[in-house]
Amino acid sequence: MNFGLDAKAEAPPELRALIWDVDGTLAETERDGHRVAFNEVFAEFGLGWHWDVDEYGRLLAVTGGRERIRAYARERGAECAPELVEHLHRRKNALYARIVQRGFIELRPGVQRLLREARDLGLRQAIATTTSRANVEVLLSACLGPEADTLFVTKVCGEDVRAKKPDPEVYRRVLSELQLDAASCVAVEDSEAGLYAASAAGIACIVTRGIYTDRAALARCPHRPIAVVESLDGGDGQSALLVEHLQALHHAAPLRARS
Ligand code: XBP
Ligand code: MG
Repeated sequence: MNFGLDAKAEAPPELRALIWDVDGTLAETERDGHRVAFNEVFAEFGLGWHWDVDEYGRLLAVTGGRERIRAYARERGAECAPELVEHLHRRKNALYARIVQRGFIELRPGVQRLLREARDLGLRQAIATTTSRANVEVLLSACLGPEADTLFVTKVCGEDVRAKKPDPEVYRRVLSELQLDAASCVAVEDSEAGLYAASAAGIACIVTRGIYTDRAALARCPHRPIAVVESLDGGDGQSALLVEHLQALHHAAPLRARS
């Protein structure tokens, strides 16, 4: 038996990339962005629907805006033809873009700092999101301006996959575009669906808890995050998350989380 070789095979790989979720992770886009835009469009179309803050939290269990409209209509026994869903969703995204461009949404604390630190230390960074490329671009341009182009090497969005989170497809696509193994990456997510998607792709995941993070759903998730933080800038007795912490967490991530 060659102990040396076995030890080498077991050695955790170096952290090479950081993969970011968008909604709820980069920014609290849901409550004051998407939700508000959905309600505006429901009013415009005279549907008599309104998603309050708590109701929207419940509805987030369905990932994808179109899918969420469809599920809600079904729940109410309402007719909602596919063309109407398309119209509502397209208009919602136009209204969302306006909200973001007017500066109502900011990056969450610590996001810009960690993005810059990771870039400056040579980590590659990517986006893995359920939302559309247009929504991602509008958010990045409003919150980061041209610097966004220096931060992300690839973005895989809702329209690029057949199955949205919790399906791991979006993460698998990111890995293939980065040409990296799952074991060389860490994902940053805010939801159970995101944690599941990253983990099912074999990627160790950090959860940054936000307004809509469902603690009970996280606890029920069959996959465990390598860390849960209140914010990337610390708080609640935690210190700010630095790349060196990510490297240590990644290094200590259980081998079974890596495939
Ligand atoms: C969150 C989602 C999205 C947004 C709305 O995506 O589930 O559906 O709520 O965006 P993530 P769309 O956390 O993966 O970024 O209306 O474009 O789907
Ligand atoms: Mg999210």
